[in-house]
Amino acid sequence: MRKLLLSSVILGILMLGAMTVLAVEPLLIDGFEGPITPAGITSGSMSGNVDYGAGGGASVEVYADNAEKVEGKQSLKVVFFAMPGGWIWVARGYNIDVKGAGAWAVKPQDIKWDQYNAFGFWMKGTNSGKQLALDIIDAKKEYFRYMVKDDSDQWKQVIVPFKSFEVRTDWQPNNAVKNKVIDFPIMTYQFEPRPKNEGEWNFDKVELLNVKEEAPAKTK
Ligand SMILES: [Ca+2]
Ligand SMILES: [Ca+2]
Repeated sequence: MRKLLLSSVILGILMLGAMTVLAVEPLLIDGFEGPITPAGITSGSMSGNVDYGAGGGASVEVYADNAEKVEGKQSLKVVFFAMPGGWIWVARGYNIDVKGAGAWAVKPQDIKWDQYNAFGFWMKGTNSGKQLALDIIDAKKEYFRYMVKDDSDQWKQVIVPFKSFEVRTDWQPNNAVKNKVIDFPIMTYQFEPRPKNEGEWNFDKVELLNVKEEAPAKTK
């Protein structure tokens, strides 16, 4: 038993840049499987299971892509045109306008959040050198952000420790409790390709992880 445990621990240790993923099994929260039925304010409908949209001259569309994937049968493809002064969001989660976007594999209130300390996802970018903003929205509707550089045109895992998220100072919803602390459960995550840029990026395998940091994790 002990030997078995030890070998599983060794197998569970993966070197990922400056971080080590511990043997705690990552929890898949979104694999973008099944029909992707987008909706957003640009569509005039609040149905669908992705909350997405754009403004200020930017545009975005989302699709299921069964040619590119990390897990399951498909990933989420985001086709975007990010203009200076514009904005984009592609969100999945709860407490947002498109109720069907609450389509995580596990509901936030059913997750043992104290077992995890990082948010992870896989991205296939275009090696544009431009940035993706990853936002999480906490239980009291406060937005936190982490900037990810698109530095690869291959599938790449991005792991962001919760403590590396910074509270958004440029915008918060009026009804957010702005206490600058991540109040669990996290209810939603969203992607925003930052201007100026255009392209097609894929996302898959959104997970919660328990990682041990061996060095500063920021890659800005
Ligand atoms: Ca998938
Ligand atoms: Ca908060």
